[in-house]
Amino acid sequence: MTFKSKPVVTVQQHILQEQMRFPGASGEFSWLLSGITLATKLIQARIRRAGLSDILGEHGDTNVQGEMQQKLDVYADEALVHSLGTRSSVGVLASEENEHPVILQQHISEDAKYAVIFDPLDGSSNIDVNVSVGTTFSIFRKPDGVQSGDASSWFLQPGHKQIAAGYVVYGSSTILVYTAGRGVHGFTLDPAIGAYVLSHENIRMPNQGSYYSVNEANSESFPEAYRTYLDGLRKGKLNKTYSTRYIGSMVPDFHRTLLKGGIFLYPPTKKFPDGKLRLLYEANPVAFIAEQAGGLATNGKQRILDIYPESIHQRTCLAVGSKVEMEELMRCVVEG
Ligand code: FBP
Repeated sequence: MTFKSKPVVTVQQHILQEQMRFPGASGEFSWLLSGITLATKLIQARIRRAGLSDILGEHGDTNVQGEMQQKLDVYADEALVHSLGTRSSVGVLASEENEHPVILQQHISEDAKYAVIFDPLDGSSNIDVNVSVGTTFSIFRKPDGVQSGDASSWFLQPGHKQIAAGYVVYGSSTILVYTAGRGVHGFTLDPAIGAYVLSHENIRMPNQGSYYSVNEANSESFPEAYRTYLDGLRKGKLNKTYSTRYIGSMVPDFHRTLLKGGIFLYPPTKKFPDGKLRLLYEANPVAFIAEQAGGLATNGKQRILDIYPESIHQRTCLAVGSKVEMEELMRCVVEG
């Protein structure tokens, strides 16, 4: 194998090459993203040794969602706030673990033009049992006319305003997937060199898959239309036999859907009539990636990326996946 046949391209190189397309690009953006790659390398190092160090179990506090924080939730949050806090182009941060956005005081200057919102560790219920979890991130530009101090308003923009988004899966390997609006690319962390190396260039979601992913334990409380839809999938309505896969961590469940096709959904339930997942740091990043890869994402009523958020931690119903399965879902829900 020579580097000619398989060049080693790191995520930083890839972003810089992408940026070269834009005259006057400053490199700030790749510097920002290097904050995310640094933090997720720190997080994955802790996860890989979780059973050997005192990092498993509850931290003792609850977060704004009323969920008991896991020690790794808090560590991951601190790693991202620390790493992004040193990037002067970042004005405001927001996280699943913090009720209010974090204003990076010393940076509310003119060159602070980006807002980053993230779920430091998605799939917390799977941490202690060594099942894949993930980190998500979504990046916005400071909206025009917004007062620097009004931190929330940096984030209260529809998902189609995201300038970049992505996630990291901590699974059999660690892979970072991102889009900056020009396709979707995947980088696998090479532990030998400690760098994210391009492994999946220009990912396209298959037009139809053979898996559906939903917590069927909740199906009794799904609206009729969703039950009809899932029944149709099981009965071969889309001229295909479907199997089901559900990890219970959105990021790896979505990652499988991105690579293999099919559909991942969290419909309205009795416990979560407006959906469980959070719009800004769970639904928006995967919706942006899905659409960039040829898929679709909806809350059952509208395109996820067209929803105008009212609050940082608002929840939404989510269905995301391949065109064939998504169009059938929208037919069922609209006709439902
Ligand atoms: P957090 O762990 O970050 O709160 O994420 C929520 C989540 O764990 C998603 O990753 C996952 O898709 C969903 O909740 C699982 O919910 P349920 O156990 O109700 O199926």
